[in-house]
Amino acid sequence: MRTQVAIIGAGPAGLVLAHLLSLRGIDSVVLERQTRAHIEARIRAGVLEQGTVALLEQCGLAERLMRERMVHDGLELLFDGVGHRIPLTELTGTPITIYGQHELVKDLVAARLTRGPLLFEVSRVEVDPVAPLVTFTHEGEHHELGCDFVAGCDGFHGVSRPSIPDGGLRVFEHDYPFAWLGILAQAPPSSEELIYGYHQRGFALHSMRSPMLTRLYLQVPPDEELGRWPDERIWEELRLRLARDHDNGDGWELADGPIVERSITGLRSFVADPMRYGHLFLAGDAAHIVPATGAKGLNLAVADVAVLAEAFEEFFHNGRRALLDSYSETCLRRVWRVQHFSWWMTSMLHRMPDADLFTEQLQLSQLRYVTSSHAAATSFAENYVGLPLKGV
Ligand code: FAS
Ligand code: PHB
Repeated sequence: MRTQVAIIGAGPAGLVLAHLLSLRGIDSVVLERQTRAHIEARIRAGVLEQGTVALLEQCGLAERLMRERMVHDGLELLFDGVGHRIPLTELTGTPITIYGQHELVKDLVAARLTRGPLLFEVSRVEVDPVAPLVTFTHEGEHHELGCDFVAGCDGFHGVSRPSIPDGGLRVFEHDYPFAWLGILAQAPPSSEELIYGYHQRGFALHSMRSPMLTRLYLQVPPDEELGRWPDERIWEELRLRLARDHDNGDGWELADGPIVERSITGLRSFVADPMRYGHLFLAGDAAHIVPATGAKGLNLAVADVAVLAEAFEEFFHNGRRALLDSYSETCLRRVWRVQHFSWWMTSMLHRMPDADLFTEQLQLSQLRYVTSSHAAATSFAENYVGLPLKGV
């Protein structure tokens, strides 16, 4: 088999890249380890930046998104039992979009299957970043896929990054001493907008997927087991952490309902530098991981492939390598900005297991400052809604 760009992984990064390349008349083959049903049911992110939505619209991938999305002009920071609204659109001119990652993946898969090859359930994928060559097994057959470049879009646990020999890249990482227990519940959201809660008992987040689907998260210890969290304990803990004190509560109640999905996800910051080795280009979670607090993972993956698609176009259409050679440096500038914001938001809103009273007062002071200073709220909002794709 032969193609111009071999894309490993059918997540947001791989599928958006394949589409951007096909619009530019550049061939690619997408190889995915899981089944179609699996990747279309995998519950992950839910917040899209305006830059991500604009790119998806420009390339004709946003028809259903624009119809079914929820648009939010603000969010709430809740601490000391009092909610403080951050008017994102008022401060930045830019709202955020709520649309489930798995819904987006469904749209991207449907678009891909009308435009080019997407092989599901491939196994034994091996990447040679120098040749370049990709070998894999599909439907019991061994295949060799010749290509000009490989795009490693196979997430943190993929095979692309590990195919880079020792010394070929540096990694920067920081693990957080807590995880998130996330649930999807068939219940109407209890608020119009997202609520980020700082509480003595730990962080809590109220998010949503639709007028009848609520997405909620609880901070738990890093090695926590789901079995220790029966439904009633989850709802009780959410009510405690998202409670408002009586004279500020305006009767706010957390609506509950059947829990249809639950998972525990660790929080980590990770950066691989450079995001390229030979003919292999890493994008998305294959190159960097951010803690989900800033809702940036999916958006950063799309930002990477926007830069990569342009670089491939310059090479295949004009024979110029400049954008390929600056790909890593260009993306890493945005990656580190987003890493800092995600680490900062995570540090401000989570209880540190060994938290002392001094740290607690620093967190509260930060929260009071962000919710009382116009300048601080604007800086928060600017990072949260996302810097323009070409901005950083
Ligand atoms: P992805 O991981 O989405 O896609 C990689 C694809 O490569 C997968 O389909 C995988 O099956 C495939 N693959 C892996 N190895 C392969 C191999 N050897 N051969 C072929 N294919 C292979 N972000 C938020 O903002 N909010 C959240 O709530 C949130 N929750 C998350 C929960 C989890 C468990 C994870 C892992 C991430 C979460 N994220 C969240 C971040 C998430 O949105 C990612 O940033 C986003 O999926 C990144 O997209 P990709 O880089 O395309 O990687
Ligand atoms: C989500 O809706 O899944 C979500 C929202 C905001 C975050 C993280 C996750 O910061």
